[in-house]
Amino acid sequence: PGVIFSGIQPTGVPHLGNYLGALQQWRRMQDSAAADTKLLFSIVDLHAITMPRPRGLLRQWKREMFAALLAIGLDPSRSIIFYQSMVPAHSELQWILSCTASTGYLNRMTQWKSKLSLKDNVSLSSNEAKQTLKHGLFSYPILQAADILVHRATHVPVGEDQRQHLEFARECVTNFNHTYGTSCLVAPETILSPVKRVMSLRSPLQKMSKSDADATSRILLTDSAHAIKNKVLKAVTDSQDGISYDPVGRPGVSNLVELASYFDAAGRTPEQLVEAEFGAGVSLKALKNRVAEAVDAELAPIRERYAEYLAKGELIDRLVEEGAEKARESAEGTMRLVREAVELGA
Ligand code: AQP
Repeated sequence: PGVIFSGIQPTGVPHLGNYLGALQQWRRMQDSAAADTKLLFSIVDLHAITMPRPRGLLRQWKREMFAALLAIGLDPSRSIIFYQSMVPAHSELQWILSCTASTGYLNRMTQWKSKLSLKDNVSLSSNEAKQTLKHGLFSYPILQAADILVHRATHVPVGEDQRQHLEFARECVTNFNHTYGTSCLVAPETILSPVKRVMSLRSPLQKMSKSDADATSRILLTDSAHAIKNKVLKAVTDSQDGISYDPVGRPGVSNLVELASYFDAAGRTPEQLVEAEFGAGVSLKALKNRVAEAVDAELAPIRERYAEYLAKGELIDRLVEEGAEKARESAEGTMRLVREAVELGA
């Protein structure tokens, strides 16, 4: 029996990139998993505090994320949905793992550099890093490893940008098991989403992101048909005529073609779609209209369910408690073995 684990930061309402790159796959895995597969999906609030954010919003963002996960089709009677901070074993295991994790390895990770807008070749000892890097952001991958390992997950569905962190989690397993002469931690397999990266509608060389200052760069799961249309019609493209698929030379247009392909009922690749439907004479505006309609058709039922769930405050309160209880039980089984191996506790 397998264990599937994944997480998302409560840093705002999820966007189309989160949906296509992660959430849609979570739902599909839930719906197709064997009956004895355990599924856990965490709203990782401890990760969300690694970056500065406006105060007073975290609780609201967590509830919104919970409602969004229900709205996209996660079923709390099948999947354990929980707030990370309500399961203290995640932090406990993080500390234990940090005692055998390599700083050199963390130094090579790219996420802390991109979050601080530093170049990929910047190192921990640079002046820029010394001035801006907080320890929590630097050790983010250790907490992520703990999230996964504390439930002895066998499969972790994530977007391409998280591949490095999964390799690091496997390294944590090797270090821990070797140091303590145990096999109690399990190396997880990465399940890469078939959707690579959905790019920002304003700067198509960057991924669509919750924390981009420009709200028109992303489509939220809660956007109205009107808002979706506006954002897609204003998406940055280029000055060439016609439509072609060339992610390097024409990133903006190619991002739209990819979106059209993700929602294509016939499942055609971007290349096939351009060949079959976007030949000479088809305008960029026609492509944009098609994308806006397809996105709205997918998101309309989700945003309706989202509003319904968000209005049911008591239901969410109850599901939050139940999810945390189940996740604590799941984590505790592993922690007993870990404490025993490390000689912690009584
Ligand atoms: N643009 C994207 N395209 C495809 N997949 C994406 N993911 C994020 N952005 C894209 C996937 O969403 C999952 C959850 O991500 P996260 O909330 O943990 O944080 P993130 O990857 O840092 O996403 P954001 O939206 O950019 O949030 P902020 O701005 O808060 O950092 C992951 O599986 C990720 O691959």
